[in-house]
Amino acid sequence: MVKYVFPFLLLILLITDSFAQDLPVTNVYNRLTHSLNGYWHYIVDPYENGYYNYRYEAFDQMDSPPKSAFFMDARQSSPAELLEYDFAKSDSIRVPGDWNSQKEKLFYYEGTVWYQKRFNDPRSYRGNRLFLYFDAVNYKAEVYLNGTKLGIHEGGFSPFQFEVTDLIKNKQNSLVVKVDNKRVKDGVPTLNTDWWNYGGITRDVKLLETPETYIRNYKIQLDPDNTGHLSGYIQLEGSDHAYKEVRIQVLNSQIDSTIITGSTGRIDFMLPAAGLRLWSPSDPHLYEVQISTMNELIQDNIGFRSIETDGSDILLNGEPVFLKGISIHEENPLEGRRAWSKNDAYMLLSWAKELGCNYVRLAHYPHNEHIVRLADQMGIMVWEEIPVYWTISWDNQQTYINAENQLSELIFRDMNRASVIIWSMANETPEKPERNSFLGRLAEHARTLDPSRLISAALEQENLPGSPDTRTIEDAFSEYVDVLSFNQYIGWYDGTPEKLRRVNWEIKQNKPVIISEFGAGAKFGLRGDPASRWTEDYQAYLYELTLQMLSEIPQLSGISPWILADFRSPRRPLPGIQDGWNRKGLLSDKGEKKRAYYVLQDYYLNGYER
Ligand code: GCB
Repeated sequence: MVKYVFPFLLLILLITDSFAQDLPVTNVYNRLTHSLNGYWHYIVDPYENGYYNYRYEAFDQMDSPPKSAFFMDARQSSPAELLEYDFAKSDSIRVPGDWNSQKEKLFYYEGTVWYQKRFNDPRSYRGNRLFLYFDAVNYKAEVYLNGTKLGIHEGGFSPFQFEVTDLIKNKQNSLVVKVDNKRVKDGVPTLNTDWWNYGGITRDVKLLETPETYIRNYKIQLDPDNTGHLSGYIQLEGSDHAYKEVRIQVLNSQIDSTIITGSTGRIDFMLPAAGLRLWSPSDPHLYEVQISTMNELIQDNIGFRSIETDGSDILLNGEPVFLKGISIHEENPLEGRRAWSKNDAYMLLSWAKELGCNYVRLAHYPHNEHIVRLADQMGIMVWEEIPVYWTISWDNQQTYINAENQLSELIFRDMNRASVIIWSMANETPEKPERNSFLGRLAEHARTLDPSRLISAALEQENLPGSPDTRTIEDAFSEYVDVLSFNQYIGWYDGTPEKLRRVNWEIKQNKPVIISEFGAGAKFGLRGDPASRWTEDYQAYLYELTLQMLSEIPQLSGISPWILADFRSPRRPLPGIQDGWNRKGLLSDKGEKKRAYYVLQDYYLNGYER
């Protein structure tokens, strides 16, 4: 892999540093946690009346906020007192879960909803530290504990945490979260997307309990340059983190080493690791890894494998691999809601397996941790992505910081997952200098945090000048990526399927090529001739011709057609056909298989491989 050094590397490091407080711990999944899932009270607040007074001054900027600020979670103290809200008497809603699918009146709602929950200090030992950990809140969360603001988090799909050790009371702690899913121009994503803007505390909420000095982050993997070794780092945090012994054991292997942290609590290591059983789709072997200090033991299930490119090949454990993929949105179509649970993840990945996939593209934002953990277990390689989608405010430094922070949170969460082989920076973004520099900085940041995975982005293709039927990739960002990926919709947005017979490709880059999207809309059960839009026959025909056309690309190393299942989108109103759903799924919103499903399944199970 080529390493790029950017003049603004220093700037990037500074930015990263300013977010370091909120970056999530590694492997919250297997730590001592206390769930705050369940029913929470909520108040819908479209005018943000609980946040601003009538002069539009924010209550949480005042020295002593009044009881009328919703985050004060106040109760009327005498019959004479005027108080116009009461969480205890308000309706409740399930966390995790989006609000749109839970409350009919909130189906189309975009704005502020306040969530409230009371809880007692759950710690098993009072000297321990406590962190409030959110797997995801869409889109902006402002979090208050016992009336004190813990902070703000922007970005709807990645985890964040706040330490609450010094604020926690024995009983009746008041946790209030202002959740705002209004789409904003300078946000990531921006105003315009092709998916449902599900609002709410959409994933698990936990209280994480740790010793005073604890294992904050770690990375352990096959060393990318020296596959006979494991390498990585361990970061302790706490008043006693310097020069401490940390033991790393990989059970059922020779690896059992004790190493000592430096003055900052960090230790980088390289351990001999010959003879490990490597992770792959045909043998998704996970080792039980234990990392321990005097007062803490963390267990994780980790697969070891290498991933790299060689010319136009993707090599998994040194062998060329073809990525038989499918794109997936984080949605349970059967219930028309955001997916968040282990069961949801199992359903989606089982569908992909049955289709013959060894790979999935988790579009267009980080999905929940369950699905990535399950992909590790089921032997499915994964492309992960951040919602730098279509147009973003490329010139806005805050927008960049936001995107980079979401990328860091994703990488910190998943850097030990063997299934994750690709970090994608963006989807279908317009080429211009500001965008190139934005994506270049992101790619550099991803490489700094994790040099061991492949970098890509779903780019766009274009005509070779003067040859309308010859397609190529000119995008300058193709210089930065390890894998050249692009979306193409010939036969759907670009002509009819017959055009697929004429188009040929001249791709000059000597890199592996992934077609990150192609597809066509079809309403399940609608049959007709292959030239009629919305029929299953049109979609199936387009798949047949597309697969033939793509087989002419010598560098082709994988595909992830658009998409596994129909998904909700407000951009899709056509009555009787779409009714608010993007119909490019191979499965309908009831899980029924369309004809194109079988075309792709046949290609994956019986078709050629390069
Ligand atoms: C695309 C986008 C995807 C859309 C899809 C479509 O190119 O990347 O988010 O949903 O096309 O169906 O138009």
